[in-house]
Amino acid sequence: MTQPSTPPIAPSDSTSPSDTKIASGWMHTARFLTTAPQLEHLPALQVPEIAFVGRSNAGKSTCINTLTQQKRLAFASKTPGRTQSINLFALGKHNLTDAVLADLPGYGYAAVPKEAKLRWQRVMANYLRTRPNLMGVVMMCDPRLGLTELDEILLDVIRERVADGLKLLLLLTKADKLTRTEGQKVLSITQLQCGGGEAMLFSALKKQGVDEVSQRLWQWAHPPVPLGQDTSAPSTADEAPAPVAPPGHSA
Ligand SMILES: Nc1nc2c(ncn2[C@@H]2O[C@H](COP(=O)(O)OP(=O)(O)O)[C@@H](O)[C@H]2O)c(=O)[nH]1
Ligand SMILES: [Mg+2]
Repeated sequence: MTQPSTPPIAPSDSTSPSDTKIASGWMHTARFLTTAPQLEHLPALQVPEIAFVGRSNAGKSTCINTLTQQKRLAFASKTPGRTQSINLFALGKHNLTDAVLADLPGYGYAAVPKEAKLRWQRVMANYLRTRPNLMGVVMMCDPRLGLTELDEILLDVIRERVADGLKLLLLLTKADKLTRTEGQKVLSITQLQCGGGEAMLFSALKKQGVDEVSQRLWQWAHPPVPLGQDTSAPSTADEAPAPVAPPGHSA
């Protein structure tokens, strides 16, 4: 008996299983690149950078570890507000870094002295306004608190850049603590508040939103190549564990 040899039909929509696999494989390549206590210590990079920001205890470290499927990439700090450096993680195949994640210090922790708080607000605002290769921002927010004043300030800081094409994703973390109805309600409110950005529910505990967020970040870092340009790096390679860097990018 001969087996029918019908080739599988390549899925083409943006939520296909193969896309999910590529995006999560890509996220899994994350490794520590460097840490910068001050803006001027950040290396100049050519690859797209995606910043993770959020109020202290919003679930940022847990989110980064979940997305990258690594237990301790971002330290889930026992002392909130202590991580006062920008940590960079490289993404992409070894020696072919095609994006970086920037983990920014959590803000808003009550016990941090006012001086230090203000300093970090300035550093963060500066970073978000001026970092040349910054192409996307993921803001994490505890949906039971909603957007806090500091979240609003940072959203205001990036408003112009978002209008100019900076990507923005607002993640409502710990969604497992909400009922379905509560989740949908806070999602639609936040969607209205995050002008120009996109809001999503996320739970590290229930793995809710993990595939969607990974795919979104992958899409941000690998925009479709305009017609007429060489596309030697296919964005939907079948079983590729990690993507090929776009032309002209290096770590
Ligand atoms: N129920 C629940 N708790 C979470 C989730 N993500 C984080 N947490 C908890 O929230 C607290 C703060 O998380 P962490 O990642 O350290 O927050 P960060 O200060 O923003 O980095 C910790 O106790 C986590 O265990 C989640 O998806 N569900
Ligand atoms: Mg943390």
